[in-house]
Amino acid sequence: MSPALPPDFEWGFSTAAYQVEGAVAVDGRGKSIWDTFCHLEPSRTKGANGDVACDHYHRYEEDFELLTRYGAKTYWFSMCWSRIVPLGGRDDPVNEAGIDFYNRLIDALVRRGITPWVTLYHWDLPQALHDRYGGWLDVEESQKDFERYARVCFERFGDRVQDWITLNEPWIQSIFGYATGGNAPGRSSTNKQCTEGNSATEPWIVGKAQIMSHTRAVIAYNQDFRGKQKGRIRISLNGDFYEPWDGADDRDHAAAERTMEFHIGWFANPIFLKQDYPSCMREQLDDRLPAFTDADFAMLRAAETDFYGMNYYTSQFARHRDSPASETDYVGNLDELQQDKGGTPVGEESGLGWLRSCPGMFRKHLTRVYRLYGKPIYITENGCPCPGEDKMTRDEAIDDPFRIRYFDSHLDAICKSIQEDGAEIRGYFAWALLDNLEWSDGYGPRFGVTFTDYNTLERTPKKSALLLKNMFAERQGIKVAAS
Ligand code: PNW
Repeated sequence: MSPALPPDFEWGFSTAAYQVEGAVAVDGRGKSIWDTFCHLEPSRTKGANGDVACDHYHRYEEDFELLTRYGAKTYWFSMCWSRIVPLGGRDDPVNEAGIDFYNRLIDALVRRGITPWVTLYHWDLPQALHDRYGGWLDVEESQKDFERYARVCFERFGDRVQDWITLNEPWIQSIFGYATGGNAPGRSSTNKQCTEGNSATEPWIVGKAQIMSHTRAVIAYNQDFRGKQKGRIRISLNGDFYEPWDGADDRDHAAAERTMEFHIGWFANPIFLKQDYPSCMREQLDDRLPAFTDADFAMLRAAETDFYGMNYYTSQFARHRDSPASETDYVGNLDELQQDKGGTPVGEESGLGWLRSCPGMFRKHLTRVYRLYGKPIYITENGCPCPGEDKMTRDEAIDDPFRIRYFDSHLDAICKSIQEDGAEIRGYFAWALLDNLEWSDGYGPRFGVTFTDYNTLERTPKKSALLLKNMFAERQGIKVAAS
C-alpha cells in the first residue's frame, strides 16, 4: 500500500500567546481579559497567572532551537491583540514595539526554515474593549474592531505569514467565558463565584460576535490581501465526538448528533454552509439565539474560508434526557458520559479528568466533519497530559510512553480516515511545544512535548518530542537515518 500521508503533509507544534509569552507589562502591551481574570481574589485559576508563564517572550530563540531539533516544518502560535493594539479599538493606536516583537519571532522562524502560522485570537480580548462596550457582548462593535486588528496583522506580517487562523475555539470562549464562567471574563449566572452574567443569553450573543468577526476578517483578507500574499485562512473549532450511551436507543443516537450540532454546527453551519444555526439549536434556544440579518448572510456568503481547523482531544457518550431543557443548558439537553450503558469506558484515562484517549472515535470525527462541511481539514491541536504527570519530577516526566501512544494511535486514525474513508486531511499540530499555563487549571496539567521547570524556566525535551518526526516520516514513506 502507498504511504498514507503525502510527502508535503504539514506538521509541527502549537502554542498560544497568554499560555507561554509572559512579559505582560513590557513594551507597551495592554492588558487582556486573562490578565484581569488571573488576578481575581479569590483565585479562579489555582493561584496561577501568565505574568511570566514560560517567558517565551525572551526565550523564543531557545524554543525555536527545540523546534529545529524536533524536525518540525511548521510552528503555530497566536498573537496577543493587546500587544499590537493595546486598547484594542479600530481608532486606537498600533504599538510598534508589539509589532517588532512578532517581527522578530517570525524572522527567527523563517531563518530556521520553519514556516510560521498565526492565530489572531486565542481568548485574550483587550481588557479595554471589555470595559468600553462589554467586549464580545457587543456584536456590532467587536466585529469592526476585530477586522481592524486583523488588517493590521495582514498588512504588517502577511509578507511572511501565509497561513492564518482567525479565532481559536469560539465555543470555549463563549461557553467557558459567559455560561460557566470558568474562563475569562468569568461571567455566569449559574456559577457562585461570578458576580455578573446571564448564562441563558450571553454565550449565544458572544457566539454571533465571533462568527461575524471571523467573517469580516476573511472578507478583508480575500479582498485586500490574498491576491498579493497568496495565503490561506481558516478557523479552529473544538468539539468532541459523541456516541450514543445506549446504542439500541434511537433517542441516544439523536442526542449524540444533537450535541455535536450544539458544539460544532453552531459555528460551522453559518461559516461553512452559509446557513442558520442547526435547527435543533433554534428549537431549544428559540430567540435567545441571535438571528442573522440579510446583511449578515450576504457577508457569510462572501467569506470563503479555505479550510476547517480542528482541535480534537477526546470523545464521550451522550444519553438523552426526558425532562425539558433548562434555560442555561448549552449542550442540547443530555448527559455527557465517559462510559456507555454497558460500563465500557470511552477510552484510556490521561492526566486530566475530561480527556480520555479515543483514537477510534477521532477517526469517525474526522470523517464526519469532512462529510458535513466539505473542507480539507487541518488538525490544529491534539495532545494530552500523561497520567500522574502533574506530580512527576522532570526525569520521570520526560519519559512519556502514554503521550507517545496517544500520538501514534491518533496518527493512525488520521491515516485510516484518509485512506479508507476518503477524508482530506492536510496537516497536524501537536499541542503543545512546551508545558504551559493551562488556563483555569494553572500550571498543573502538562500538555507539552517539552518539560518546563517553572522555577528555573529550563526546558527539557520529553521522549515524545523526538519521536514525532519518525512517526510522520514512516507514514509519509520518507526514509530516516537511524539516530
Ligand atoms: C484547548 N475541554 O482548550 C485550547 O485551545 C488550549 O489553549 C488548551 O491548552 C488545550 O485545549 C488543552 O486543554 C480546551 O474541557 C480546553 O473539553 C478545554 C476543553 C477542550 C479544549
